[in-house]
Amino acid sequence: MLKLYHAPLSRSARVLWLLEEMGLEYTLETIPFRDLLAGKHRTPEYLALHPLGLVPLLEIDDGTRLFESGAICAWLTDRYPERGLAPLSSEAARPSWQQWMYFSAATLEPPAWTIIRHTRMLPEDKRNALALASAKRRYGEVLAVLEAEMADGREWLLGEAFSSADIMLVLTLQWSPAFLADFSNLKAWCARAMARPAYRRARHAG
Ligand SMILES: N[C@@H](CCC(=O)N[C@@H](CS)C(=O)NCC(=O)O)C(=O)O
Repeated sequence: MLKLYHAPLSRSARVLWLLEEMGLEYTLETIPFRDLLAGKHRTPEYLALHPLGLVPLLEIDDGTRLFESGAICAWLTDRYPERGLAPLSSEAARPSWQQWMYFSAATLEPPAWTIIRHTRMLPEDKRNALALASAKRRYGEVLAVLEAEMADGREWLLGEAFSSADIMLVLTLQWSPAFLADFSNLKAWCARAMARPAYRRARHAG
């Protein structure tokens, strides 16, 4: 049985949504968001499971542990190919799927996270206007790339098939929904994705 260490409103929501989309059996160890922010989960027991004390963490049936939300989502979709949440390695859409999975973690997330840190997370005296301005500029560029990608009216990022890449990107876009105001394709795509029953089940589960 898969076991997910999860906190609501955190990056582990990506894995939870994916587990629901895939219809896999799992157990959930939920850390309340307040406790995560306060660092209460950083017990010696948890640090022995995850050396940085972060969520998500997935324990796999054979005792293997995996962290990094993108890696967990990629592993799950490849481990259960029959669930259809990523193109098979033989399919034409596979390179795109891989591109967007990495794009999510390496290109979309850094400016999105910098914006959150310098507007909400850091104490006011630690916020840096220059870092914020530069992240906002970069985030705008990255959103424009995604907006153009979705401009042909496709339903999902890879076309007709919903994939784990949709989950990775859509949930990151939700960190600062106000930035989507001028990007109608992105807003419509996020709304479609979040109307999926699996998204609602995941919200309800944790
Ligand atoms: N790159 C990692 C980042 C994981 C991460 O930073 N998780 C945050 C929640 S979104 C966390 O566990 N923070 C708790 C802490 O820093 O103690 C991933 O995508 O899984």
